[in-house]
Amino acid sequence: MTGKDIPFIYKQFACKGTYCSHHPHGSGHIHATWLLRTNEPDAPDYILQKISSDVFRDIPALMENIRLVTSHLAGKNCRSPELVLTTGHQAHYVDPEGACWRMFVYIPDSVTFDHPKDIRMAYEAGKAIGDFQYHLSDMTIRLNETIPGFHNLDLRMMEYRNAILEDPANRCAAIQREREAVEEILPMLAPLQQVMALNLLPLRVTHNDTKLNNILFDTHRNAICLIDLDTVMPGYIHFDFGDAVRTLGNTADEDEQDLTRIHVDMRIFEAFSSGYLQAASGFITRVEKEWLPLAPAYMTFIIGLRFLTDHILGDAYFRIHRTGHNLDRARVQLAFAGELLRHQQQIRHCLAM
Ligand code: GN1
Ligand code: MG
Repeated sequence: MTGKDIPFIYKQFACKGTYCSHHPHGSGHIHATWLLRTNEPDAPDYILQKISSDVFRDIPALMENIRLVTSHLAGKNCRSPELVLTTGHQAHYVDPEGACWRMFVYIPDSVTFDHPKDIRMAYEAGKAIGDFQYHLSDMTIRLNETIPGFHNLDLRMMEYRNAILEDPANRCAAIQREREAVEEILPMLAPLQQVMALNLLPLRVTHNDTKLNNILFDTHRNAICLIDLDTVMPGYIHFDFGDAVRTLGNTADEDEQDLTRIHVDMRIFEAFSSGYLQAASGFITRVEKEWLPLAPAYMTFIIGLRFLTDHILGDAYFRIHRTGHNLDRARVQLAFAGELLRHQQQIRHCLAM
């Protein structure tokens, strides 16, 4: 079933109001997402998603996580995406072809940004991420691991090396420079991977996909909440801190083709970090803080590796909008990871270390 079947899909959910129209929504790389308008002014509009079963192998486990996390947050009066159940009281609808769909209430006048408009927005983003971790830090139920080893550098390197060995799309010969960059950066990030592998950091509930456009803002540019809760699972705070800096701290787009535009925006980094640390002060440990400076380069590199691996494998995972799109994305991440490593001293200074 596709976009044209949406009025039918709509009827499977216990929504208020009647279907009026639908339009593609957002800029996610994984699921198909629509904003669905209703006819009645007093009925909410909705966000409908067709969940990627290629990426998420166990959709009931994923939806179970979302229910647990959103109800935990609601219990603390924190906003989070509000799930709409099906008419049969299920968290998702399985269509006759076996595809899974889910629905959220749309928050009116909410917006997302690919780049921070100013330092206040960066501060707001940091605070939203710190608050999210803080409010989930007392969750006692262990969440399902929706994508095992999601931010595990050893695993991602293994997948990357296997992709090179297979080279199914004959793309490896043309990416020598990127492959050299990988080998150059890897040893500088290994210490953080080691600390994780030795269980020296506390495992917490983390979001794991905190790029700036996964934070919802209101019209006054105050952060409302984190969205895209698919990858909320046990993790390290460094994943969230790092992934946010990967997107908001880079002056260039995630898929910029002109690599000279890539710079670390230290003013943005500073504002983001101060928002984050203010919210995280209620739980962050000394050892967690000690390893924060390397987190942005670590996450940027991991996601760069994933884009590069997907390019080698013929673009099977991330949705692309042009030929070579994943290679462009990989190049940006590798260059930005390098920039972040060159800024380590300033970053440490900023984090008061
Ligand atoms: C994907 O779905 P979206 O676009 O928010 C990906 C993240 C990557 C991101 C890169 C489940 O997130 O891990 O960091 O693209 N999500 C998944 O932009 O793989
Ligand atoms: Mg998203």
